[in-house]
Amino acid sequence: MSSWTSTLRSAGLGAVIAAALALVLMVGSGTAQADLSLDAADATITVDGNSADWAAITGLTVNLKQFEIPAGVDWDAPGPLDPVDVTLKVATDDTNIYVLVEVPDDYDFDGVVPPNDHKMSAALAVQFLIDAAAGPHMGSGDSDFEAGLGMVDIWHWELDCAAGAMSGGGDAGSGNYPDCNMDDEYATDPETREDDGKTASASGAENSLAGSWSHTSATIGEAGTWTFEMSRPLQTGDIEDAQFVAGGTAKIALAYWDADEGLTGWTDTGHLTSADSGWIVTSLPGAAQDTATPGPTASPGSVPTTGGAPGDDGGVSTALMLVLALGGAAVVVGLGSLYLRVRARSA
Ligand SMILES: [Ca+2]
Ligand SMILES: [Ca+2]
Ligand SMILES: [Ca+2]
Ligand SMILES: [Ca+2]
Repeated sequence: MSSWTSTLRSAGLGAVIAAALALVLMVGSGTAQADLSLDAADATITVDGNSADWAAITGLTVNLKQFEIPAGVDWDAPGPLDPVDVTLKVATDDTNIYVLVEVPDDYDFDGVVPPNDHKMSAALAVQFLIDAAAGPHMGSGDSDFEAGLGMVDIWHWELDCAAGAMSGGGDAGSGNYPDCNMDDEYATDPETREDDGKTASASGAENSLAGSWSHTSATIGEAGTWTFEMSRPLQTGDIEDAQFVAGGTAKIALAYWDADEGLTGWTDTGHLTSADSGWIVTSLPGAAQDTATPGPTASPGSVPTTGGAPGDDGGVSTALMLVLALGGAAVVVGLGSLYLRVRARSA
């Protein structure tokens, strides 16, 4: 007798029905975990590495941790790092989106590159969803990092310049190594990360992404807080960038590289990331717009209603819930009859 049928026998019909109902609820609510959410502020920020102009803006505490490399993915194991709770704040005005990330960690800055090594300094990335299906692991989902589900936009910042210096913001064209190594990139999975402007369809990529950083300590290894302050135009026109509109949504993920990961600094796979928590769904200020990019932003468990006719928004979800309810009843009846058959046979 299988363990499943013996479980049925010992559990009784009530438990079987309860399990079936739980299954129905699981189907109804989806299996994805809840995303994080944040309201962006309406503000104009000066990108100078000084967070004083964010003081009145509410942030979100985001836990960053090393991910578990999925089975079958042949990547080098990183040096272990403890998780860290960082603060994310987002603001927009009529022209730009602004992002602030504050990381409580000791000061590690190797100096200006070249000749120094940015893997011995902290590094940061902010990622935005472009394609609606893209997963938070650089376009991939939780279970298979080698299978891209869509494109994400990545601001990738290795600290090649001193605190307070303006990184990026200058050279257009390629997203690769503009001022101070603040790269405008995109990815479809962790192994397919590219600089904006490399594809034939991306003519004249807009890469004016800019940032400035600071730390509360100037002594190597001393505890304190990093401030990473960034901005970019809401609209860049690049297919390799997320495009933002007032009243729309930005789906964000964060990554932080700690130079304390190993004797030679951080490694590619050792970063602390928010990806295991899903996307950080960030509501941008302004009137709600149906044309908000990127893509539909239905939360887990909700049912997109965009397929219905005008004025018929409830139709799809109602129909689907009816199917789920009928399916659930069938499961209950099916499991109940299975229980009775098992019981009759073993009596
Ligand atoms: Ca500032
Ligand atoms: Ca550290
Ligand atoms: Ca990009
Ligand atoms: Ca770009």
